[in-house]
Amino acid sequence: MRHETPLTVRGCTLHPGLLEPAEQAALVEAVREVVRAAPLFHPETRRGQQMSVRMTSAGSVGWISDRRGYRYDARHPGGMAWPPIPPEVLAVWDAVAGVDRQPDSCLVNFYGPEARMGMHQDRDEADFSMPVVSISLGDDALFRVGNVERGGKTESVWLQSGDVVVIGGDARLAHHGVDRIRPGTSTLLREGGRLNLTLRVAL
Ligand SMILES: O=C(O)CCC(=O)C(=O)O
Ligand SMILES: [Mn+2]
Repeated sequence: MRHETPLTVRGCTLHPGLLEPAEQAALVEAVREVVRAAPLFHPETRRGQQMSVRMTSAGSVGWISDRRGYRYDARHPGGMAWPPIPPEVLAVWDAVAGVDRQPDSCLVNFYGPEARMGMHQDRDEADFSMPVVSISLGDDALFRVGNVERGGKTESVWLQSGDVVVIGGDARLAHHGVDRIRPGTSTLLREGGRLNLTLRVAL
């Protein structure tokens, strides 16, 4: 890992280019194995709208959304347990999280060319003193961060493959989202698109 001076984006810590190309490729291989055990699915909202990202998880619990609402669940919608969080992924947490616990959940988001994620808070976890660590792989993404309260000023940054963001401290409950990705900006994923891994202490 290449530790350059981190940047602050409305209280979130951005580690630009933390992951070297070989480390990014190893993470992609590890994610491919997760996806083989627990295939990506299109989550639905409670109102029956399909989210544009596809998701899966690793860890003892995974985040799912369906007609019953959203929650952490011990099982994939297909009924199987989630695979363990790969050690390469845990190493990224250890490098930047700055806490003495390890995550019990790794959400895998896959963004195709049209996918986005609306502004939201990560607030389904039990302990907000634990940060969220977010790893970007593949195409660039326009990441927007606002405030703990809804509305108000926001700041946007283009996240590139290998960047890692820590959402913690006073920014732990800040609203954030992904406005769009820029297709074709990375060759890391053979078929293009963007993978985002978010590590959390959920329980
Ligand atoms: O894709 C990203 O960079 C952010 C993902 C996110 O906010 C989430 O999964 O809660
Ligand atoms: Mn989030």
